Amino acid sequence: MRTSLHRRRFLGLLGAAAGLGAAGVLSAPVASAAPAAAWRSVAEDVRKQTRWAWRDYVAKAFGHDQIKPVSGGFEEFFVPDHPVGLTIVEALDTLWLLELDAELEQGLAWVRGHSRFDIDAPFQVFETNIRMLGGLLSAYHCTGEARMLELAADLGERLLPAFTKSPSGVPYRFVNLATGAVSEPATNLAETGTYITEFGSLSKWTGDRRFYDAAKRAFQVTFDNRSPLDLLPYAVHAETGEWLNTTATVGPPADSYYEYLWDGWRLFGDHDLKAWYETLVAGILNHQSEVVGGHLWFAQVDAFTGAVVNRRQSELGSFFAGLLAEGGDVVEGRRYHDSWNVVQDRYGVLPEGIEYPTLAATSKGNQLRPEFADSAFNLWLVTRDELYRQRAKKHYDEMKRTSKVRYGYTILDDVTTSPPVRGDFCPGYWWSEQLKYYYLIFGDAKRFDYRDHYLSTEANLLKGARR
Ligand code: DMJ
Repeated sequence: MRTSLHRRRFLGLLGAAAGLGAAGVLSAPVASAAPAAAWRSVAEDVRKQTRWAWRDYVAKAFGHDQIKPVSGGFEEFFVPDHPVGLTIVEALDTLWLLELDAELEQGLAWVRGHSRFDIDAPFQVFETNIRMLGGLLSAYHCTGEARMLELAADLGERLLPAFTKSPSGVPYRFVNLATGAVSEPATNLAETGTYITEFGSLSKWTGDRRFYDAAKRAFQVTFDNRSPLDLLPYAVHAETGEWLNTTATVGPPADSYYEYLWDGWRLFGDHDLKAWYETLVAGILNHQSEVVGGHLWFAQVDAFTGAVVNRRQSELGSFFAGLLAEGGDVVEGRRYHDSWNVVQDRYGVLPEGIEYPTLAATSKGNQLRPEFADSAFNLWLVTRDELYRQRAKKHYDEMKRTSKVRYGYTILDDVTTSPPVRGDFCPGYWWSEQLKYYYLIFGDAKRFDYRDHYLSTEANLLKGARR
């Protein structure tokens, strides 16, 4: 854990404002534990919901990227008319962990028979990596099926020009999977630095270092350009590596950049990544954190002056609570999750965006988001405090109450009305993220190593499968 002067000052401020003891330890009592059998029955319910939603996906949209669960239609995610079976690939390791083996075999059979990536169209490198490459790699890790790794290696090779064609090493946003043509050099931190765990696993499992090296170089370029406050603006130009703005945020489009610095250290023991994470998170704690009404939030600030740009917070930023705890900043992680829990208590389902001084919703929908459950899971793993299971249970109950429709689970267009206004779309990440977090936090999954594992930003299991 870091002990910089700035950080100690921060803890003092936080302790005074939030009723923490001198050691920075929460004084609130740990919530009492529900019997293990009660949690196991919730996990069993998660399994039932998954099987039910999968059957409808197979009946109505099998092979298409995403189901429209209200109408029973479907839509593609990357390129119109070019389905890549996104939902299937996202679901594979979830089905394996939940021991839904017949459904898993259906999914694997589709991938074996249909997956090919010589598609003459631009694909978004970031999304293809976290969803498709990560999905195939986790399927390989869980099942041991060599074909999954072959497909992953083919896809990784097709993504690589986004890095190798960039003069700076910061990847272009899009690459044509068939031709290797690159496009859209104006990019951002998340799309620059969310590769190391998928590319690194590919390097590890194929013996080809090029993937790991490409992912690390993109980190290096941006880290070396950090501001004197140890902050990073979120917009960057791939060809020059220069910043395109001055605003720092822990939310999108920066979020998983920080996550993957820590994760790269955790998965591969790379000390550079750990040092970079610690430097940047110290900068964030020193210059972006503030306590408003007793709650910890992270302002968007000018990376060079520290001046507050705005006090908006994206729901996606709630993942940061879990990351802080994983990285050793447990007190801050818990406080930040407490802040988001106030939002959950107010709205039931978190709105996409809020203004944190008032908690007013600035973006009223919810794209069936996993981040609050993600950080509850990570905080529970770190602290084993039942509080996080209870918060995850509320997240699960609210999702069932508001998003369950005829053929699965849907996004919400407005969470501030009663009942909420529903959309008609189930994102691929729902299959990889929420279902897995819920099952793992409520159950005692026998195929998951609770002590030594790694789940990616898309919750793809790249370490810790117990076969
Ligand atoms: C997922 O694709 C990943 O969690 C990503 O890191 C951020 N956004 C979505 C879920 O909201």
